[in-house]
Amino acid sequence: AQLGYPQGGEKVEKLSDDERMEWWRDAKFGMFIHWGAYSIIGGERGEQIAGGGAEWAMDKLDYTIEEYEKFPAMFNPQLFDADKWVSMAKDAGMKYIVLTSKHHDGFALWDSKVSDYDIMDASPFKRDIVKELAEACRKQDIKFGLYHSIVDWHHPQAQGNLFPNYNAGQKDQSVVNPEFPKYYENYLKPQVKELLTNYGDVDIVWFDGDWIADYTTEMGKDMYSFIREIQPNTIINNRVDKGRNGMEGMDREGNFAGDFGTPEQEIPATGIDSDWEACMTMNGSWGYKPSDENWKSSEDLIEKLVDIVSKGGNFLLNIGPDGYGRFPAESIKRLKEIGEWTDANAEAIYGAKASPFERPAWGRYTEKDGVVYAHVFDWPEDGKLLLDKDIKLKKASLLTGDQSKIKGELTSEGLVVNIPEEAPNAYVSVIKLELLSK
Ligand code: FUL
Repeated sequence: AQLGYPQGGEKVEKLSDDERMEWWRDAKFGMFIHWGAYSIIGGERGEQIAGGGAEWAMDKLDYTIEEYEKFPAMFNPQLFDADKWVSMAKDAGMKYIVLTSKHHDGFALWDSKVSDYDIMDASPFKRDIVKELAEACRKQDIKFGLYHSIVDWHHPQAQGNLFPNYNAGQKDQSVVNPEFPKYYENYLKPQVKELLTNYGDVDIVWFDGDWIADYTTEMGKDMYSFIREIQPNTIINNRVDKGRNGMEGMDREGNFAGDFGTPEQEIPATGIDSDWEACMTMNGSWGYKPSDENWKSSEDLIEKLVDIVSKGGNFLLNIGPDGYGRFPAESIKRLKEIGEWTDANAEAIYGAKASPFERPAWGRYTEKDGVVYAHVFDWPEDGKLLLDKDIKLKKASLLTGDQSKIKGELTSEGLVVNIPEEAPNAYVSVIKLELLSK
């Protein structure tokens, strides 16, 4: 694999927006990784962070900068194995990975020349994590993206005037640091440039921290074109714009909002005519937090994936590795179970689009190339699955299980397909419905 983005005269073909977004629209499922110096604390300081993510430890547990700097100094994750992480993502059916290059705590997981607050200078690990993961992704043919925070609690010009003792809501968030534009020009942009020039293609740039009062839409627009200048075909989330973390992506007329929307910890009730990606945790925290045992079940996560795909979105599911570099056992278990499901039902997920048919009581529809996929969450006890009244059926078969053909039947209620008594899959079973061409 070749590292280093083509520089100095090498022309990169600039794709149209639809071409540029194509792989992402088909990919549907990616892995978010929140990892950094906070991962060794696990959200704890004598007591656990009450609510919220453990990646907010510096702020929520009121560590001073001096105190918090001891964590990078202890961050030495000897069990980190980029190839292993990537293969776990792939086996789960994920098509891309988004790693936190820098979270709000400001600690950089790559070899930054802009700052000494990075993995090479401020920690004993001295391995470029971004590089190792980028190379592993390329080797295993999966897309590679980076999360990057605009807020920086370690940088005196970019703390948002909220730190120390932020304690949400108690401080005036409208206070602006007059020095912030310097941070923007001399620190944030140069660091982003390093990430976009030293690690080959960065397929997604996922900003966060856009809520900070000092950040402006003008900076967002500048950042967006700055990035596309260096890597014309990358994809950038809507939080590159100030104060934007909802559904809106680039299709909104005339309104700048990056390339895709980022609903967080929620799945919108309906899809919209714009690109979006729901990001979500498996327990309640983005960063490693062993005290949080509120894990979503694999069934729940699979149903969420299907729900999102049925509404035209992508699913970015988070892992919070520990301070040694291991995925939590609970996460590994879920990744495996999800992987078995995505493997068996790939046809109904990847490249699938939102279905125009009304959401059925028993589950969800997805659609691809004139074929409708019925994802059955609640398997009917009488073995009769009632289909949408507008479905003109040519042939029905089980996608999950033995692929056998199943019979349709017109009843007083409408068209039903006669399915086996037992659901072929314990979580979600899929029935393939080939339609009569219009
Ligand atoms: C939020 C951040 O504050 C969280 O820590 C997390 O990174 C999430 C994805 O975005 O806004």
